[in-house]
Amino acid sequence: MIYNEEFETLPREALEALQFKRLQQVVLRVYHTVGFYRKAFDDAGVKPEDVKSLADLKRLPFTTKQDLRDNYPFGMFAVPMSSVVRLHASSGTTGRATVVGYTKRDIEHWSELMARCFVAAGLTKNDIIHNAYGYGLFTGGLGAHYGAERLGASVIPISGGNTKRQIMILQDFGPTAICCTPSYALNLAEQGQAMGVDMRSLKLRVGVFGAEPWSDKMRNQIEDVLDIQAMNIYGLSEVMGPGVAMECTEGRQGMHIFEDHFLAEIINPLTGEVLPPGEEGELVFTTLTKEAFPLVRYRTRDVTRLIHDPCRCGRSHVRMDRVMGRSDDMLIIRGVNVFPSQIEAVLVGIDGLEPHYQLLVDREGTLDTLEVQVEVREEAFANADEVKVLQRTERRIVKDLKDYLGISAKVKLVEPKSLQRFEGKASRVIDKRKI
Ligand code: DLL
Repeated sequence: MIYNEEFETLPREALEALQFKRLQQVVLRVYHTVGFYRKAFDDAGVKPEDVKSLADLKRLPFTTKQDLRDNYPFGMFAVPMSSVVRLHASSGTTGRATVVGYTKRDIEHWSELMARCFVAAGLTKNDIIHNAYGYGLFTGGLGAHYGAERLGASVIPISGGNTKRQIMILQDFGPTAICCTPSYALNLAEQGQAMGVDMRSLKLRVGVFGAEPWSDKMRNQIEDVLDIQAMNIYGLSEVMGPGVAMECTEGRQGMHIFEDHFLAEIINPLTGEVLPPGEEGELVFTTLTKEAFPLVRYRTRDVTRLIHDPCRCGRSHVRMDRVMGRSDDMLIIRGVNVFPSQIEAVLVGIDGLEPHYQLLVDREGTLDTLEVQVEVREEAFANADEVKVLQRTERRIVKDLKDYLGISAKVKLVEPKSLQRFEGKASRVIDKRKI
């Protein structure tokens, strides 16, 4: 099913014509309403009139997270505060938060895009949606909430935290869908099992998971422990919040970017050059309809690739692959570039391990060190040959990390449930080199 058949299946040519028309409007508007853009365009020697086709996009300067911070809190807004009906902020692990604003129309668009996401995930107005994304300044909770209401589904605005109560509600209210981070889904499943609840027998059938990177193997695990179909949703506060891109049930190969609202490019993060179709690099967005907080060529730092092949679902919108990691999160261990998600992919491929891990990066003298701590399954401890099994598993992890990723790591197997659990986004890397 498709929520907005007309716009989601627009033939390429018509879609590009619409994008171009909207791009011209955005560029003109930001130039005249946001001081930052006027200066950035002037410095780059481009005028709004220079955008004569979509290909001219690459002549425009990038916008970075630092630019948003420099204009904290409202300096990038393109409308007066009287037209802003909502504010959100992304916490960010370093520096100031980024504040984003929405007009009434922005909220309407966002709600529609989130409704599109739910429909792409196979939900209808008959579903009951347990929304465990955090409500508040984080965009996850309210974003999903408005979309679910737009669809006409019944929302349980549970927000994050209080896991025991969540498990009770999952049993009593019988939601058919759940929204949260993938790490929280596993956390819920684990605590439910510990409470003696058969998590597979709940009424849940679909999960809409995002806000952090996760692997296909982690998807299999979630699907297995909750007996649901786990769908990937992507978004970021600066560009809107959740609902910038969403996987569809056909094939589940990449997430459709709602191209009538967002223009996507992939660039080389080091040179800023636009990469040829299909190549992996940093995702850059230009918003086409946003009123309060329009962005031109915003560098997301998310590393992925675009998939241009037509999709069986009939949507004409380009897909983005899973986010490999962030160009600023990439760990460089003795010169080898590696994303935490790649380490995760290795770990979840090994029997006897729990999907809970932590990466400790440090430096001894001039050498980077990486310690991978990962929980082992309860059964491993119950085994008579416990020590042997653990040693074998440890050796296997060291070998696989070396073979697949080319990194040398120290591996520490830890007891089940001993590593930190997360209610929102997981933060699995402790980089002591920065401290
Ligand atoms: O995480 C918005 C969101 C809420 C998306 C709920 C999906 C579901 P921020 O807090 O601004 O916004 O964080 C945005 O999270 O740049 C990515 O690095 C990461 N991210 C979001 N979705 C995914 C995903 C929300 N499906 C940042 N896969 C983004 C991988 C994701 N990373």
